[in-house]
Amino acid sequence: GDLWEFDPAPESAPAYLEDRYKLFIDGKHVAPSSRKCFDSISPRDGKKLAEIPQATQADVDAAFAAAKKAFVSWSKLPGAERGKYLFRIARLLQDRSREFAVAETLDGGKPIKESRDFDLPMAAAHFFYHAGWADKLQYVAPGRTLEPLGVVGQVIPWNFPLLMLAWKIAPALATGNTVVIKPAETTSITALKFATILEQAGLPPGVVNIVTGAGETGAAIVNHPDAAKIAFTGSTEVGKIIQRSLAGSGKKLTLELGGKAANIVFDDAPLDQAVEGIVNGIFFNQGHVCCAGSRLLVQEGIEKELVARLKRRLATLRVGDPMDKNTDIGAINSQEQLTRIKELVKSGIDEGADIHQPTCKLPGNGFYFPPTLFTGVAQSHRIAREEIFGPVLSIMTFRTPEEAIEKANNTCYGLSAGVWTDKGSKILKMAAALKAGVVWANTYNKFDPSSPFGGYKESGFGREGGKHGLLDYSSLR
Ligand code: TXE
Repeated sequence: GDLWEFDPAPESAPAYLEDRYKLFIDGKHVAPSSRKCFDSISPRDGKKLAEIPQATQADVDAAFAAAKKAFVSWSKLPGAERGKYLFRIARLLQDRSREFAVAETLDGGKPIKESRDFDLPMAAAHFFYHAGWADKLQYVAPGRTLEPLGVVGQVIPWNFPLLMLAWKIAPALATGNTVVIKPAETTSITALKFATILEQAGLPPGVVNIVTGAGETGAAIVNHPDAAKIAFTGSTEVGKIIQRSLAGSGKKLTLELGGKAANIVFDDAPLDQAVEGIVNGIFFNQGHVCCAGSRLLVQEGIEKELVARLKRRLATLRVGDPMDKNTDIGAINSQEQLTRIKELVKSGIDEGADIHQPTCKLPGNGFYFPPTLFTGVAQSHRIAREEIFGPVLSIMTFRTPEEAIEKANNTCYGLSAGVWTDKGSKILKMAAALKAGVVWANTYNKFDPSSPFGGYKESGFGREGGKHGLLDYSSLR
């Protein structure tokens, strides 16, 4: 696609960052009322990058008050006018994409080639797509009128900080809502920088308010009486807490939670293509992906051949400094996540699966983990059931399509799945039987703003993207 020559220049990169950030409330950059900050650590080297404000209940209240006030005129603005702001935001993200890509990689650890070629273009695409909808809402549900809900509270995770922010903010604004959003505590920088894009776009004060902090700040948003809707992306554990705490509140809720996707390879699959899809499916963004293809189901006859090819491919992956544009697997987002991955990998070994890791030299500082394969995995193993959210693939086998379906669906999650085969009829059969919000065929990790994304079962409910996503930010009259 649209590649620009990229000089990683790590020395100059911090010029893109501030030492200490402020909250963004009612169009102003404000210090938190507590005057307290916490450190944002770069997983690349374990060093402090910047100070992030710790929002208090009073700050969250101020953000909701600003959003409530702004809703009065924002919701009445003609759709075409709202669309103009969204187009401006999209273009500004493109103009400043280098700066944001560097900040995203330094703060979150993902390879710069991914921030540059995926996160930034996709975030801009999400704003462009929703800008186009803002004046065409009458076509979403013909014969009905879409009404905005009011102030929406949004809480997002650390794996795609800016992209998840775009997924949340763009549809909310297109449909005429105003927003209070909180990024994850380990990756707040691009969200706070995004405030400067809103200023450049001339967005009216209070339409988007950005507060930072950990779980308590998220809970203050979720439980705020002025929130008409909560949109959450994060762990299934916290999703359950939120759903319980909102029971009976009348607030609309959408949850995008964990996953344990099956990537299913039949013996008639194009194997070279499948190997690339499997590698992308599990190692993209260090495996910090809710739809990661973390369970590989291989048809028995080709297991040996496919595993041998995967091992050869793993040895060629470059693990290390995410600011190096040749890096394939960057840094694990935080020390906590690294500990969680190590604990689950240990459980795989203890429960009797066979581990394979290529020999690779990891950087001495920072948080890193090598690409890992497990064979001999049983469905009862923790590594086959729990979301690892790291570069770890659990390989199992099947004989018939029916067995593949049964195994793939044998999980509490249902976000995504992959199918690799030469036969179109098999793809259709599998797609109909797999309990997953997205099923990719002979590809993996393909996204488009027009394509609704969301889960079955404990992966959550509600859809983001497409018409469905707009409906989740509206009430129908
Ligand atoms: O997630 P949390 P964590 C999974 C993944 C990972 C595990 C733990 O398996 O290993 O979850 O990650 C905010 N009320 N996923 O602990 O806590 C929090 O501040 C309201 C998968 O980091 O769910 C952050 O902004 N908000 C997932 C956001 O929730 C609360 C992506 C997500 O953090 C809150 C992330 C509360 N009580 C983790 N407690 C995916 N599938 O995409 C925390 N938060």
